[in-house]
Amino acid sequence: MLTIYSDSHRLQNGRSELIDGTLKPCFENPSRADMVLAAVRRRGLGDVVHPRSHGAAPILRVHDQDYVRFLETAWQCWTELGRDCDALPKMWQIRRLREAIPEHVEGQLCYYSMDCGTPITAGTWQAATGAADVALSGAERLIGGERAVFALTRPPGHHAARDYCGGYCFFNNAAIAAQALRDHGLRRVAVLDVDYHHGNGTQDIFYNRSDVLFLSIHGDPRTEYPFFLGFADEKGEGEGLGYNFNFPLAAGSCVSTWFFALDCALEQIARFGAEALAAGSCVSTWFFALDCALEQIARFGAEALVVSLGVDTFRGDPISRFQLDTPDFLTQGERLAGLKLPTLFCLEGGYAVGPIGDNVANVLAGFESRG
Ligand code: OKP
Ligand code: ZN
Repeated sequence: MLTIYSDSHRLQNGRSELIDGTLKPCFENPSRADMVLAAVRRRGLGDVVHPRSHGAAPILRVHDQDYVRFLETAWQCWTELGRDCDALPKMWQIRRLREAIPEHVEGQLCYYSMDCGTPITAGTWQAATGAADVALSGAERLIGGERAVFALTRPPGHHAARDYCGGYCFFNNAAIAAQALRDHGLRRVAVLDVDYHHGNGTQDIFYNRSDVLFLSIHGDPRTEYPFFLGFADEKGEGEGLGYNFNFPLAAGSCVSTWFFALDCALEQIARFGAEALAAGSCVSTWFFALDCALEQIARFGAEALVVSLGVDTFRGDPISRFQLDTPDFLTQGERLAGLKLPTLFCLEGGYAVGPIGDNVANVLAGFESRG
Protein backbone atom coordinates (compact mmCIF):
# COMPACT_ATOMS: atom_id res chain seq x y z
CA MET A 1 0.00 0.00 0.00
CA LEU A 2 1.21 3.45 -0.87
CA THR A 3 1.95 5.76 2.08
CA ILE A 4 1.87 9.56 1.87
CA TYR A 5 4.08 11.26 4.42
CA SER A 6 5.45 14.72 5.12
CA ASP A 7 8.10 15.82 7.61
CA SER A 8 6.05 18.97 8.20
CA HIS A 9 4.19 17.11 10.97
CA ARG A 10 7.22 17.79 13.19
CA LEU A 11 6.31 21.47 13.28
CA GLN A 12 3.38 20.62 15.56
CA ASN A 13 5.24 19.93 18.76
CA GLY A 14 3.24 21.31 21.66
CA ARG A 15 4.67 21.46 25.11
CA SER A 16 1.81 20.51 27.37
CA GLU A 17 -1.85 19.73 27.82
CA LEU A 18 -4.03 19.77 30.91
CA ILE A 19 -4.53 16.21 32.21
CA ASP A 20 -6.10 15.40 35.57
CA GLY A 21 -5.56 18.93 36.75
CA THR A 22 -1.89 19.24 35.86
CA LEU A 23 0.05 20.19 32.78
CA LYS A 24 1.55 17.08 31.21
CA PRO A 25 3.67 16.64 28.08
CA CYS A 26 1.46 16.41 24.99
CA PHE A 27 0.35 12.86 24.21
CA GLU A 28 0.01 13.92 20.60
CA ASN A 29 3.68 14.42 19.66
CA PRO A 30 6.00 13.89 16.68
CA SER A 31 7.32 10.53 17.90
CA ARG A 32 3.92 9.00 17.06
CA ALA A 33 4.34 9.63 13.34
CA ASP A 34 8.02 8.64 13.48
CA MET A 35 7.06 5.26 14.94
CA VAL A 36 4.32 4.72 12.37
CA LEU A 37 6.61 5.62 9.48
CA ALA A 38 9.34 3.32 10.85
CA ALA A 39 6.87 0.43 11.02
CA VAL A 40 5.60 1.07 7.49
CA ARG A 41 9.20 0.81 6.28
CA ARG A 42 10.19 -2.11 8.51
CA ARG A 43 7.21 -4.11 7.39
CA GLY A 44 7.78 -3.33 3.73
CA LEU A 45 4.24 -2.09 3.20
CA GLY A 46 5.13 -0.21 0.03
CA ASP A 47 6.41 3.11 -1.27
CA VAL A 48 6.44 6.23 0.86
CA VAL A 49 5.93 9.45 -1.12
CA HIS A 50 5.65 13.13 -0.29
CA PRO A 51 2.40 15.03 -0.77
CA ARG A 52 1.97 17.84 -3.22
CA SER A 53 0.66 21.17 -2.04
CA HIS A 54 -3.04 21.83 -2.68
CA GLY A 55 -3.41 25.33 -1.27
CA ALA A 56 -6.31 26.59 0.81
CA ALA A 57 -9.20 25.93 -1.58
CA PRO A 58 -9.88 22.26 -0.68
CA ILE A 59 -9.61 23.13 3.03
CA LEU A 60 -12.20 25.86 2.59
CA ARG A 61 -14.60 23.27 1.13
CA VAL A 62 -15.14 21.99 4.68
CA HIS A 63 -13.85 24.70 7.03
CA ASP A 64 -15.17 28.24 7.54
CA GLN A 65 -13.04 31.03 6.19
CA ASP A 66 -12.92 32.96 9.47
CA TYR A 67 -11.68 29.86 11.28
CA VAL A 68 -9.00 29.17 8.67
CA ARG A 69 -7.85 32.79 8.82
CA PHE A 70 -7.69 32.58 12.60
CA LEU A 71 -5.42 29.51 12.45
CA GLU A 72 -3.21 31.20 9.90
CA THR A 73 -2.69 34.32 11.98
CA ALA A 74 -3.11 33.16 15.59
CA TRP A 75 0.54 32.47 16.36
CA GLN A 76 1.67 35.81 14.97
CA CYS A 77 -0.94 37.68 17.04
CA TRP A 78 0.03 35.65 20.09
CA THR A 79 3.74 36.48 19.78
CA GLU A 80 2.92 40.15 19.24
CA LEU A 81 1.66 40.06 22.81
CA GLY A 82 5.22 39.19 23.80
CA ARG A 83 4.47 35.53 24.41
CA ASP A 84 6.54 32.62 23.21
CA CYS A 85 4.74 29.76 24.98
CA ASP A 86 2.06 27.61 23.31
CA ALA A 87 -1.28 29.35 22.80
CA LEU A 88 -4.03 27.65 24.79
CA PRO A 89 -7.56 28.83 25.54
CA LYS A 90 -8.63 29.43 29.09
CA MET A 91 -12.38 29.82 28.85
CA TRP A 92 -15.26 28.79 26.61
CA GLN A 93 -18.32 30.42 25.16
CA ILE A 94 -20.61 28.37 27.37
CA ARG A 95 -24.39 28.66 27.82
CA ARG A 96 -25.93 32.17 27.72
CA LEU A 97 -22.64 33.92 26.92
CA ARG A 98 -22.54 36.08 23.81
CA GLU A 99 -21.65 34.41 20.53
CA ALA A 100 -19.92 37.33 18.82
CA ILE A 101 -16.34 36.61 17.75
CA PRO A 102 -13.95 38.45 20.10
CA GLU A 103 -11.55 41.01 18.67
CA HIS A 104 -8.61 39.95 20.78
CA VAL A 105 -6.61 36.83 19.91
CA GLU A 106 -6.97 35.61 23.48
CA GLY A 107 -10.75 35.61 23.09
CA GLN A 108 -10.58 34.21 19.58
CA LEU A 109 -8.53 31.30 20.85
CA CYS A 110 -11.33 30.52 23.28
CA TYR A 111 -13.99 31.00 20.60
CA TYR A 112 -12.36 28.63 18.11
CA SER A 113 -11.25 25.86 20.53
CA MET A 114 -13.15 22.90 21.91
CA ASP A 115 -10.66 22.11 24.67
CA CYS A 116 -7.31 23.05 26.17
CA GLY A 117 -5.44 20.06 24.80
CA THR A 118 -4.81 21.55 21.38
CA PRO A 119 -1.95 24.03 21.58
CA ILE A 120 -1.31 26.44 18.76
CA THR A 121 2.44 26.74 18.24
CA ALA A 122 4.83 28.46 15.85
CA GLY A 123 4.52 25.55 13.41
CA THR A 124 0.87 24.65 13.80
CA TRP A 125 -0.33 26.25 10.59
CA GLN A 126 2.35 24.58 8.48
CA ALA A 127 1.91 21.20 10.15
CA ALA A 128 -1.88 21.32 9.83
CA THR A 129 -1.86 22.39 6.18
CA GLY A 130 0.83 19.75 5.60
CA ALA A 131 -1.45 17.05 7.04
CA ALA A 132 -4.33 18.26 4.86
CA ASP A 133 -2.01 17.99 1.84
CA VAL A 134 -1.10 14.45 2.87
CA ALA A 135 -4.79 13.50 2.95
CA LEU A 136 -5.53 15.34 -0.31
CA SER A 137 -2.63 13.67 -2.08
CA GLY A 138 -3.97 10.35 -0.84
CA ALA A 139 -7.40 11.15 -2.26
CA GLU A 140 -5.78 12.11 -5.55
CA ARG A 141 -3.94 8.78 -5.75
CA LEU A 142 -7.18 6.96 -5.05
CA ILE A 143 -8.82 8.78 -7.94
CA GLY A 144 -5.77 7.86 -9.99
CA GLY A 145 -6.60 4.20 -9.52
CA GLU A 146 -4.86 3.03 -6.34
CA ARG A 147 -6.95 0.53 -4.47
CA ALA A 148 -5.84 1.79 -1.09
CA VAL A 149 -3.63 4.57 0.25
CA PHE A 150 -2.34 5.34 3.73
CA ALA A 151 -2.24 9.06 4.49
CA LEU A 152 0.07 9.37 7.49
CA THR A 153 -1.65 12.46 8.80
CA ARG A 154 -0.38 14.30 11.83
CA PRO A 155 -1.73 16.36 13.52
CA PRO A 156 -4.91 14.28 13.44
CA GLY A 157 -8.20 15.73 12.27
CA HIS A 158 -11.43 14.10 13.32
CA HIS A 159 -12.28 16.40 16.26
CA ALA A 160 -11.89 19.51 14.11
CA ALA A 161 -15.26 20.80 12.95
CA ARG A 162 -16.17 23.46 10.39
CA ASP A 163 -15.14 26.22 12.71
CA TYR A 164 -13.24 24.90 15.68
CA CYS A 165 -10.15 22.96 16.68
CA GLY A 166 -9.89 20.50 19.55
CA GLY A 167 -8.73 17.04 20.55
CA TYR A 168 -5.26 17.70 19.04
CA CYS A 169 -6.96 18.43 15.67
CA PHE A 170 -6.93 21.60 13.52
CA PHE A 171 -8.03 20.64 10.03
CA ASN A 172 -10.24 17.63 9.51
CA ASN A 173 -7.99 15.69 7.16
CA ALA A 174 -10.44 12.84 6.57
CA ALA A 175 -13.33 15.22 5.85
CA ILE A 176 -11.19 17.32 3.51
CA ALA A 177 -10.22 14.14 1.65
CA ALA A 178 -13.81 12.87 1.51
CA GLN A 179 -14.94 16.22 0.09
CA ALA A 180 -12.12 16.12 -2.46
CA LEU A 181 -13.26 12.66 -3.57
CA ARG A 182 -16.76 14.10 -4.06
CA ASP A 183 -15.32 17.03 -5.97
CA HIS A 184 -13.42 14.60 -8.18
CA GLY A 185 -16.77 13.16 -9.20
CA LEU A 186 -17.46 10.28 -6.83
CA ARG A 187 -21.13 10.41 -5.94
CA ARG A 188 -21.15 8.74 -2.54
CA VAL A 189 -18.31 8.54 -0.03
CA ALA A 190 -18.38 6.81 3.35
CA VAL A 191 -16.23 7.91 6.28
CA LEU A 192 -15.75 5.24 8.93
CA ASP A 193 -14.14 6.41 12.15
CA VAL A 194 -12.57 3.65 14.22
CA ASP A 195 -10.65 5.91 16.63
CA TYR A 196 -11.48 5.39 20.32
CA HIS A 197 -12.97 8.89 20.46
CA HIS A 198 -16.07 10.02 18.63
CA GLY A 199 -15.31 11.91 15.41
CA ASN A 200 -17.39 14.91 16.40
CA GLY A 201 -15.74 17.14 13.82
CA THR A 202 -16.45 14.87 10.89
CA GLN A 203 -20.00 14.34 12.08
CA ASP A 204 -20.47 18.10 12.33
CA ILE A 205 -19.16 18.70 8.81
CA PHE A 206 -21.43 16.17 7.10
CA TYR A 207 -24.41 16.15 9.46
CA ASN A 208 -26.93 17.56 7.01
CA ARG A 209 -25.66 15.78 3.90
CA SER A 210 -26.68 12.53 2.26
CA ASP A 211 -23.70 12.26 -0.09
CA VAL A 212 -21.20 11.51 2.67
CA LEU A 213 -22.13 8.77 5.10
CA PHE A 214 -20.47 9.06 8.50
CA LEU A 215 -20.10 6.22 10.98
CA SER A 216 -18.14 6.16 14.22
CA ILE A 217 -17.38 3.37 16.67
CA HIS A 218 -16.14 4.87 19.93
CA GLY A 219 -16.16 5.02 23.70
CA ASP A 220 -19.57 6.01 25.05
CA PRO A 221 -19.61 9.81 25.44
CA ARG A 222 -21.51 9.41 28.68
CA THR A 223 -18.12 8.70 30.21
CA GLU A 224 -15.59 9.44 27.46
CA TYR A 225 -14.18 12.46 25.65
CA PRO A 226 -15.62 14.40 23.79
CA PHE A 227 -18.63 14.01 26.16
CA PHE A 228 -20.98 16.34 24.27
CA LEU A 229 -21.45 14.45 21.00
CA GLY A 230 -21.37 10.88 19.72
CA PHE A 231 -24.61 9.44 21.10
CA ALA A 232 -26.50 6.77 19.19
CA ASP A 233 -29.56 8.97 18.64
CA GLU A 234 -27.59 11.41 16.46
CA LYS A 235 -28.86 10.29 13.04
CA GLY A 236 -28.24 13.30 10.86
CA GLU A 237 -30.44 16.27 10.02
CA GLY A 238 -32.49 17.41 7.01
CA GLU A 239 -31.08 15.83 3.86
CA GLY A 240 -28.57 14.07 6.07
CA LEU A 241 -31.13 12.28 8.22
CA GLY A 242 -30.25 8.58 8.18
CA TYR A 243 -26.69 9.18 7.01
CA ASN A 244 -24.99 9.45 10.40
CA PHE A 245 -24.37 6.42 12.61
CA ASN A 246 -22.81 6.36 16.03
CA PHE A 247 -21.86 3.13 17.76
CA PRO A 248 -20.93 4.11 21.29
CA LEU A 249 -19.48 1.23 23.29
CA ALA A 250 -19.00 1.12 27.04
CA ALA A 251 -15.55 1.91 28.29
CA GLY A 252 -13.85 -0.89 30.16
CA SER A 253 -14.40 -4.38 28.82
CA CYS A 254 -13.15 -7.88 28.15
CA VAL A 255 -12.17 -10.05 25.19
CA SER A 256 -14.45 -12.75 23.72
CA THR A 257 -15.58 -14.16 20.39
CA TRP A 258 -16.17 -11.60 17.71
CA PHE A 259 -17.25 -14.38 15.39
CA PHE A 260 -20.49 -14.73 17.27
CA ALA A 261 -21.01 -11.02 16.89
CA LEU A 262 -20.36 -11.30 13.18
CA ASP A 263 -23.15 -13.85 12.79
CA CYS A 264 -25.56 -11.74 14.78
CA ALA A 265 -24.73 -8.42 13.17
CA LEU A 266 -27.56 -8.07 10.68
CA GLU A 267 -30.18 -9.18 13.14
CA GLN A 268 -28.83 -6.82 15.76
CA ILE A 269 -28.59 -3.64 13.74
CA ALA A 270 -31.98 -2.52 14.92
CA ARG A 271 -30.77 -2.54 18.52
CA PHE A 272 -28.49 0.35 17.82
CA GLY A 273 -31.57 2.53 17.77
CA ALA A 274 -31.29 4.89 20.67
CA GLU A 275 -29.00 3.42 23.28
CA ALA A 276 -25.40 2.46 23.69
CA LEU A 277 -24.37 -1.18 23.86
CA ALA A 278 -24.34 -2.54 27.37
CA ALA A 279 -21.43 -2.30 29.75
CA GLY A 280 -19.05 -5.25 29.63
CA SER A 281 -18.64 -4.83 25.92
CA CYS A 282 -15.31 -6.01 24.64
CA VAL A 283 -13.33 -6.80 21.54
CA SER A 284 -16.21 -8.90 20.27
CA THR A 285 -18.54 -5.97 20.81
CA TRP A 286 -16.17 -3.72 18.92
CA PHE A 287 -16.12 -6.07 15.96
CA PHE A 288 -19.88 -6.40 16.21
CA ALA A 289 -20.21 -2.64 15.92
CA LEU A 290 -17.80 -2.78 12.99
CA ASP A 291 -20.04 -5.28 11.23
CA CYS A 292 -23.02 -3.01 11.72
CA ALA A 293 -21.05 -0.09 10.31
CA LEU A 294 -19.80 -2.09 7.32
CA GLU A 295 -23.34 -3.24 6.57
CA GLN A 296 -24.48 0.40 6.46
CA ILE A 297 -21.64 1.34 4.12
CA ALA A 298 -22.52 -1.49 1.75
CA ARG A 299 -26.21 -0.46 1.70
CA PHE A 300 -25.28 3.15 1.08
CA GLY A 301 -23.51 2.20 -2.13
CA ALA A 302 -20.33 4.09 -1.35
CA GLU A 303 -17.86 4.51 -4.18
CA ALA A 304 -14.97 5.06 -1.82
CA LEU A 305 -14.20 4.64 1.86
CA VAL A 306 -12.23 7.01 4.05
CA VAL A 307 -11.12 5.42 7.32
CA SER A 308 -10.33 7.67 10.26
CA LEU A 309 -7.73 5.29 11.59
CA GLY A 310 -7.15 5.75 15.29
CA VAL A 311 -5.43 2.89 17.07
CA ASP A 312 -6.16 4.22 20.56
CA THR A 313 -8.62 1.30 20.82
CA PHE A 314 -5.44 -0.60 21.81
CA ARG A 315 -5.55 -2.15 25.31
CA GLY A 316 -2.35 -0.37 26.31
CA ASP A 317 -3.43 3.09 25.23
CA PRO A 318 -2.75 5.59 28.02
CA ILE A 319 -5.88 7.73 27.51
CA SER A 320 -8.46 5.22 26.23
CA ARG A 321 -10.33 2.20 27.52
CA PHE A 322 -10.92 -0.47 24.90
CA GLN A 323 -9.13 -3.80 24.77
CA LEU A 324 -7.98 -4.46 21.23
CA ASP A 325 -4.64 -6.24 21.13
CA THR A 326 -2.03 -5.91 18.41
CA PRO A 327 -3.24 -8.97 16.38
CA ASP A 328 -6.81 -7.63 16.50
CA PHE A 329 -5.67 -4.81 14.22
CA LEU A 330 -4.83 -7.36 11.53
CA THR A 331 -8.39 -8.63 11.79
CA GLN A 332 -9.64 -5.05 11.62
CA GLY A 333 -7.82 -4.49 8.35
CA GLU A 334 -9.10 -7.76 6.90
CA ARG A 335 -12.66 -6.82 7.78
CA LEU A 336 -12.34 -3.39 6.17
CA ALA A 337 -11.01 -4.95 2.98
CA GLY A 338 -14.19 -7.01 2.80
CA LEU A 339 -16.05 -3.92 1.57
CA LYS A 340 -14.02 -4.05 -1.64
CA LEU A 341 -13.93 -0.26 -1.93
CA PRO A 342 -11.13 2.10 -2.86
CA THR A 343 -9.96 3.03 0.63
CA LEU A 344 -8.06 5.97 2.04
CA PHE A 345 -6.71 5.55 5.57
CA CYS A 346 -6.08 8.78 7.47
CA LEU A 347 -4.16 8.47 10.74
CA GLU A 348 -5.99 9.82 13.82
CA GLY A 349 -5.17 8.83 17.42
CA GLY A 350 -3.07 6.20 19.18
CA TYR A 351 -0.88 7.20 22.13
CA ALA A 352 0.92 4.02 23.15
CA VAL A 353 3.95 5.17 21.23
CA GLY A 354 5.91 1.89 21.39
CA PRO A 355 3.23 -0.30 19.78
CA ILE A 356 1.57 2.38 17.60
CA GLY A 357 3.63 1.43 14.55
CA ASP A 358 2.76 -2.23 14.58
CA ASN A 359 -0.88 -1.55 15.40
CA VAL A 360 -1.25 0.75 12.39
CA ALA A 361 0.85 -1.48 10.13
CA ASN A 362 -1.30 -4.44 11.13
CA VAL A 363 -4.46 -2.72 9.91
CA LEU A 364 -2.81 -1.92 6.60
CA ALA A 365 -1.25 -5.39 6.26
CA GLY A 366 -4.52 -7.07 7.18
CA PHE A 367 -6.25 -4.99 4.52
CA GLU A 368 -3.64 -5.90 1.91
CA SER A 369 -3.85 -9.58 2.77
CA ARG A 370 -7.40 -9.53 1.46
CA GLY A 371 -6.36 -8.00 -1.86
C1 OKP B 1 -7.83 12.73 20.21
B1 OKP B 1 -8.08 11.57 19.28
C2 OKP B 1 -7.58 18.02 27.35
C3 OKP B 1 -7.87 17.00 26.32
C4 OKP B 1 -8.35 15.68 26.91
C5 OKP B 1 -8.37 14.76 24.67
C6 OKP B 1 -8.41 13.47 23.91
C7 OKP B 1 -8.26 13.71 22.44
C8 OKP B 1 -8.21 12.46 21.64
N1 OKP B 1 -6.22 18.01 27.73
N2 OKP B 1 -8.16 14.58 26.05
O1 OKP B 1 -9.39 11.22 19.06
O2 OKP B 1 -7.29 10.41 19.52
ZN1 ZN C 1 -8.79 9.13 19.79
